[in-house]
Amino acid sequence: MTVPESHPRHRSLLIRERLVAGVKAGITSQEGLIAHGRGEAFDYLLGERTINSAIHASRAAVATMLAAKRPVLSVNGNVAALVPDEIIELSRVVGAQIEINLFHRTENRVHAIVDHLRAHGAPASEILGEQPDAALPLDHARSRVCAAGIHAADAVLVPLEDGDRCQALARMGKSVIAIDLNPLSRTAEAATITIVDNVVRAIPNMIRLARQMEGLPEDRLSEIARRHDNNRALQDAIREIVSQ
Ligand code: PTJ
Repeated sequence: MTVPESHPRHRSLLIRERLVAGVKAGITSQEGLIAHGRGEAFDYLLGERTINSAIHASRAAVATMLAAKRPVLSVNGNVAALVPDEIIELSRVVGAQIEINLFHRTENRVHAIVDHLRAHGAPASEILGEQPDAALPLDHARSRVCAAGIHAADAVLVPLEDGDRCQALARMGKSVIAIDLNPLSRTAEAATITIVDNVVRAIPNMIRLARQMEGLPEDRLSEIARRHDNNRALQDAIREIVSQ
C-alpha cells in the first residue's frame, strides 16, 4: 500500500512502514513494533514536534559526546530500521563508536543489523557487538557488551532503552544519554540526559548541533553538559503534554 501524501498521518504511517520493513528484513524485533506503538502515543501527545526542552537536552547530549574520551552509540532493532544513515553520520561528527546491543538478542539479528549499517555506508570494522566479550551487571541479553565499546565508554547514547540497563550504565559512572518519547519511563528518570523526542527528529538535531559545536573548547562543552538538569527537562516535557 502507498500512503498518500495528503493523509493527515502521512509521516507517522511512513515511520510505521519502515519498522514493518525492518521486521521483514530481520532487523527489528516484533516486540519493537509494540514498543513503537507506545512511543507513537507519546509523540501524538507532544504534537509530533520537537519541544524546546528536547533541544536543550540535545545540546547537553552533544556537548557530553564531544567532550567524552570514549563515546559509544548503542543501536537496537528499531534504531537500525528508523535512522541508519543518521546514526552513522552522528558517529562521525561526534567521533563515537557504534555498538549493536539488543534486548531480544539473536545472533542472526545482530548480523542483519551489521549488514544493514554496512549497506548504509558504515565500515564493518567500526561496528561492534557481534562478539561481546564483557558483561554489565544485568540478567538479560542486554548485559552482553564489548570490552572496547560500551563497557569502556565514558558516554553512551541509548535510544529506546530499557530502564534496567540505563540504571546499570549510570551506576558504572557513565554519562547516559537516552532518547525516549515517554518522560515518565524509568529510563527517562535514570539517564543523565533524556531527550524526550522521536529518534527520527532527535538524531538529525544532534547532527546539526554537533556541527555547530565541534570547535568549542572542552571546558565549555563540559559546562554545557554539567548545567543540564534532567528532572527539570522531564517536568517541562510533562507540562508540554498536559498543555497540548
Ligand atoms: O531491538 P531490541 O531487541 O533491542 O528491542 C528494542 C525494544 C525497543 C523492543 C526494546 O528496547 C524495548 O522493549 O523497549 P521498551 O522497554 O518497550 O521501551 C521503549 C521506549 O522507547 C518506550 O518508552 C517508548 O515510549 C520509546 N519509544 C518508542 N518509539 C520511539 C521511542 N522513543 C523515541 N523515538 C521513537 N521512535
